[in-house]
This record gives sequence, structure tokens and C-alpha cells, in this order.
Amino acid sequence: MRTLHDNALGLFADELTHLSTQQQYQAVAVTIKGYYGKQWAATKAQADAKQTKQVYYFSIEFMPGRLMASNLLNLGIKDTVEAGLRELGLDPAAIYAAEVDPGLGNGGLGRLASAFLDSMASVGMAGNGNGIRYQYGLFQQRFVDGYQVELPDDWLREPNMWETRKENRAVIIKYGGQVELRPRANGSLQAIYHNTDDVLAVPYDTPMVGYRTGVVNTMRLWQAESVPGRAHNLADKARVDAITQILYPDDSDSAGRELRLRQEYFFVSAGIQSIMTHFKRFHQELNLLPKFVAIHINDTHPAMAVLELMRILLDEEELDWDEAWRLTVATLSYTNHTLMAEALETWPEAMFAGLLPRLYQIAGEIDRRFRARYRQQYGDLLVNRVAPLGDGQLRMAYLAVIGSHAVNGVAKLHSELLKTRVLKDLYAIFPERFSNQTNGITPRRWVQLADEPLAQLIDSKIGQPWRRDPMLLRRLSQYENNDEFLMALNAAKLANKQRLAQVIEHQLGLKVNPQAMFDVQIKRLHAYKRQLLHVFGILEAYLALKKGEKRPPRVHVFGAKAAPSYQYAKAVIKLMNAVADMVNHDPAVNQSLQVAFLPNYGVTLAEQIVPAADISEQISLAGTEASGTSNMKLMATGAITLATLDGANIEIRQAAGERAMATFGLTSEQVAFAQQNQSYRAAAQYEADPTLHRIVDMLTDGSIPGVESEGRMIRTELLDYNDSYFVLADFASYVAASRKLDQLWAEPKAWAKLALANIAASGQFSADFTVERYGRDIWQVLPSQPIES
Ligand code: NBY
Repeated sequence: MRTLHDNALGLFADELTHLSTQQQYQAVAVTIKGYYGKQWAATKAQADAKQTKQVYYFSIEFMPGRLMASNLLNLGIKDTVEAGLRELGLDPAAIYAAEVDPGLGNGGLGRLASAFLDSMASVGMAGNGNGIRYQYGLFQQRFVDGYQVELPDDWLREPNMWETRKENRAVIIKYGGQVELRPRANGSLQAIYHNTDDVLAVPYDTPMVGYRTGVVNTMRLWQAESVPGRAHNLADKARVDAITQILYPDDSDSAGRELRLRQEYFFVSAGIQSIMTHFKRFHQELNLLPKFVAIHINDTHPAMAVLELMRILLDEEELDWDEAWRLTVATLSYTNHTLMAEALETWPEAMFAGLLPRLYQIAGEIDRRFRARYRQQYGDLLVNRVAPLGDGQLRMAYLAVIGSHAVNGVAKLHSELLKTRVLKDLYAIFPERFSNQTNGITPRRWVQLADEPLAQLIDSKIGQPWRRDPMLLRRLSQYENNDEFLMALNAAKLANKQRLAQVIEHQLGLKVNPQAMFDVQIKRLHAYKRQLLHVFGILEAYLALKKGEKRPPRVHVFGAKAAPSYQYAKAVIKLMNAVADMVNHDPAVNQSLQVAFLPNYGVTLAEQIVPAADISEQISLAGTEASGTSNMKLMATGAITLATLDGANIEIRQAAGERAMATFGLTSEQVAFAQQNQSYRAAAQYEADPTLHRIVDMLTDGSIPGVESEGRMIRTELLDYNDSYFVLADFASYVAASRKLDQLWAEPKAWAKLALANIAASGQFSADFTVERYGRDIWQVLPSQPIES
């Protein structure tokens, strides 16, 4: 701890104990950097020396969460450092809390990218992140009068202690202008650019510390700056700065916005340029590129990697088209994260051609060759449907499939639906490219760090090896009839609930009963995720309690941000808050029913909520949620899942056992059938079920104060637009499944036994295994140490 004192003096010219908590945090961070600095350099040196194949994970979003405790855990010095801090009279928890959570993503997709970086380092894989250093992350959410209000997320207001600016690795990105193709002596074409708008991309590197592997990988985030000497006035500078200023807060529709297109090209071009520079330091032969480099396209946002890599191979490396194309396809791979047709990105051809003229030419040539190559065999109709250019748009998902050697979905059902629906035609042409890679989470963050009571209880029974190999959690099954263990499990959960109860009281001024069942739904607010169904369940209980029925006490906990332009989602937020208000203030029900909607859901808040959950609500309409990952986090800390047969819920059920999950609702086949035959009648459901009728009426009859216009909007969606997401269809079976959990709650040991079944089965959802499967099936890289999968 001497170095800590020295760092305090060096940074702030003062004694540690005289500093603010933020300053103490900074001094501790500098001390930790001292621990991993060498390992970081050594990881790079070793990869260069051994020529390890590098994986580059291109993602427009990353959500790493706070890194201090995680770095300490992964370095294996957390206990020692915490003891040292306490000796100095410092509180480790307060110091961790001084760190700002970089919320550079919307939801599951961004969090998955960060889990993968953590896991790649933790299995000893050479994995690099490539993304954008947004000056402002996802908006901070407040509620004012029950409405969502968005505030800027100025996450860099305090110094970011982990990143390193790498000025010497900056590259230039070119936008706009004209391209002239001049024949070269060898017959190929040379592309000459005129009047381009040039922007400097400066990388900031953040270490990704592996869990006790000594491996420290890199997440590289790019910042846009003016090329020195070329910003002529403030307006020029502002236009450049805008490129990496804000994260787009829309997780559903990708409305064609030019700035977004600029962002996408910015980090794709910067990333590929820097990869090529590094590759060429060691290799002259470009045909070795796929042997040493894998580039992964996380959703379509980086899909123009297909075009940019082609551009560099053709124009800068002077390869012929066929060779450039072979290398591009062999190097790239693509993950799809959505079944929502409207979320498949497309760009108007004119906009694309104006901003990226050379890439547009290349896209045209890919389109021409694709049509020529497959028209005969598959027919004009099919080829027209999925060629890169169509309807005046450049269709990024199709481009990504055509330009990659591997394409995957993120849960078994999702991957099947990609093959049979969303990407059916391309599956017909390229069946060998498709695979499933079910998502994963990092149990280090969600169990070891966020749920210490559980982690310690597990240690006390099966020792610590599960911390490295979560498959060993299966060994907990031997305690399924051990009363003492089951009660201890309930006690650990209670401790987490008491902690969350404090957070709720602090944030909302609401005192909740920690003995109640904590029923949790945490995810982006989306019609298809059906927070509305959960609200209807709350209203069902409210009406029952009002009639004098007895129900075991439940606290419903929500976390959800809505895209600022998504009016329906915002109406549901207002409804949720209004129902919370009504229920929490009604003495006739609030002993048994409470609702806590915590604002500003993100990684840090999730760390408080996840370990405190008894019930995990995963109630999307079957066939809509690609995978879900909160379902995995919540099961790993012993929540029982209340779920539709959607996304990864199906695999969770298979792993934990049917009895360990409460399932309900239409299957994806039933939904598809009803949609195809237009046989669903929401109004008929409403007429047939008196409780449902009453609840729908409550939206507009003044029973829930303050939701006049929102209630009308939601009622219109349900009855006039025929309930796009089948909320009314699934209502009765949802309530029935939920009521079964009420019964189970009456027997704490039976409950704990099912919680245990979930914990014991959660190991397979570690992202360590997920990245190993990607490594084996897609990237063709092997981790240094084998882990069973
Ligand atoms: O990706 C989520 C899926 O909904 C979820 O089922 C899955 O588990 C998770 C990881 O595979 N998708 C998601 O989070 N998507 C986004 O956040 C997102 C963000 C931006 C845009 C689209 C989607 N965009 O078009 O700008």
C-alpha cells in the first residue's frame, strides 16, 4: 500500500485520507494499473512473437460496467487490496462506487459485447474490441410525474482511469468527395479520391483483464478529431466532433440518419485500417489474412466492414476482385440479434453514395456479381429479394451474410427462425454458413462480484473451483434435499433483498418488505417484451386484493429505458409509474402488493437488482426475443423464471428442468399460425374474460389516476389494432403460471430447491463457453487452456 500513498501524493499532492472519495478512487486505480501494465504489454508482445490469430469484435456498443472491482477480482488481488484499504480506514465499496459506469450501449447487444471481451481474456483468447468512444453514453433516465425524462450521460466528467490515448496509432477517415478510377499498368484500376472530407480517428485503449490468466486484451474505442491544421473554423470542428459525440438511443428501428452512417463508417474504417497496419508489420502475403485475423460483425452496424475490407484489398493492396473477395469472406463473420423485420438496417442508396462513394461502387459490384452468380440456380425472384441493393436501399443484413463465411443467431429458436423466416432465402444459397451460438453472461460479475452472499455459500459447500469452471456448479445438486443448505440459500437471498430494499427506499422513498417475493423484470422497454402483460398481472392481483382475497406479498421491481422517440413505450412507462403510485399508496393492498420502478436501469443498477430477484420475468411474445440475457443472469443467482417459450428461455428450461420454470403462453408456432391466418381477435379475448375486460377498462375509466391519454393509446393498440403482441391472448395463462408461484412461495424449502436447480444449471450459460464455441466454429482460434463445454 506504499505505492497507493505515493500515487495519492503524485496525483494530488496530499495524503490519501485528505482526499475526496473520487480522488481516492483515482489513486487506487493508478495503483491497479501498476499491477496489470506489464501483463498488458506482455500479452501483446507474446501474441506478436507467437503470431497468435487475433479476433476483432466490431461493435457499435459496449457496456463494460464499472471496472475496478472486476479488475481486482480478475487479477486475483481483490481480497488483499480490500483488506489493505480497510486498514487505511477506507471503505472499498465507497471507492468502487466512485467509478462512473460507461453506458456506451442500449441493452443486451452492448452488454454481450463486453461479456465477450471479458470472457475472451478469461479463456486466454486473443480478442480485441473495436468501437466508438462516445462522449455521451445512453441517456440518464429520470421520472418526472411518472414520465421518462432523458438527461445527457456525461460519463467523462471525471477522468476515465482505465483508458490510454494512443495518438501514435491515429488514422484518417475519408468521407464524401468523388472517386476517379484510373487504369493501372497491370490492368487493374486505381481509385483516386477528390475533395474528401477527412477526419482523424484517435484510438483509446482499455485493458480487458482475464480472470487469473495473466492475459490482458484490449478494447479499442475511437474518437473523432480534426486532422491537425485542417479545421478552418469552429463549425468545421463541431461537425467533426459530432461523429463520436453521442450514442444513438434507439434499440429498435434504425431510421436512416446520416450521422449514424458516419459513425458506422468511422469505427469500421479505423478498425480495419489499424488491423491491416498491424498485420502487415508481420506478413507480406495478404492471402494469410484469414489465417491470422478474424473480424466479427456484431449486428449489422459494422456490416460495411465487407465493403471497407474490399476497398483496402482492391485499392490499396491492388488485389484482383476474386482474391479480395475470397479473403474478405474468409475473414468476416456476422451475428444477427433480432427477429424484428423493421430492425434490419438499410440505407437509402443516394445517401450512402453521397457519403461513401467508393464503398457504394463496391456494393454495386458485389450486387451485380451476386445476381449474376445465383440468378440461374435460384431464380430472379429470390435473388431480387436478397441482393444487397433493392428498393433503392443498401440492405446491410443481406450484405453481411453474403460477405461473411459464418452467420449465427443467439439462441436455438432464434437461429432456427433466421433459417426459416428472416434469412430464409440466403439460407437456401449458403446453408453451410449458418450456425447457432447461444448467448452467455459472465458469472464473475453477476455471481462472484454482485452476489457475494451466494458465492460464499457455494464456496462453503463445493470449494472455489466453480469460480473458474462454472460447470462445477452442478455439484450443488447434491444439496437439493439438504434443509440446512436450502435455508442458507434463502438467507443469502434475503440479505440481497435487504440491500435492494435500501436502494429502493433511497431512490424512490418507498419502504418495501424484504420478506415479500421480489418479482423482477429488467430490460429495455419494448412492446414485444410485454412489460404491459406484467402490469396487467399486477392489476389482476390488485383487483383480487381489493375484493379481500389473500395473496402472498410481492414486490414488483422494474428497470427499463424507452427510446426517446418511442411513444408507445413511453406511454407504458407512464402507466407503470401510475400503477405503482396507485398500489403503493393504497393501504387496502400495499401490505401484499408493491411496485418499485427504479429509474436509470444499466449495468450498475443491475448489479443491485439481479441478486435480489425471486422471480425473473421473461415474458416476450414467443418468436420475438432473439435470446435475452437477463434471463441467464437472474437464474444464475437463483431466481425462478416466469417465461414464455421464447429465446434462450427454452434452453434455460431444458438445463434447469421443466419444474424449475413457470412457463405459459402461445408457442412461436401458434403465434405464427395465428398471424398467417389472421385468426387472432383481441376483442374476443376482451369480451370473453371479465377480469381482463375490467383491467383494459381501467386504462381509460379513471381508475388509474393520471393516464388518460396513455391509457387511450394503449387501449387503442390492444383493441383497435388487434394487440400486435398478443398480450390479451396470453393474459390468462400468464396469471395462472404466476399463481402457481404464489403457491410454491408458501413452502420455502420447495422454493429454494427450485432456485438451487437454476443455480446448479447456470454454468452452461457462462460466456466463456460461448466464446469458446465461436472460437472453434467461427473464428478458428483456440484458447490457450481448454475448458469443457
Ligand atoms: O441482443 C438484443 C436482443 O433483443 C436480445 O434478445 C439479445 O439477447 C441481445 C444479445 O444478443 N438486442 C439488442 O440489445 N439490440 C440493441 O441494443 C440495438 C441497438 C441499436 C440498434 C438495434 C438494436 N440500432 O438499430 O441502432
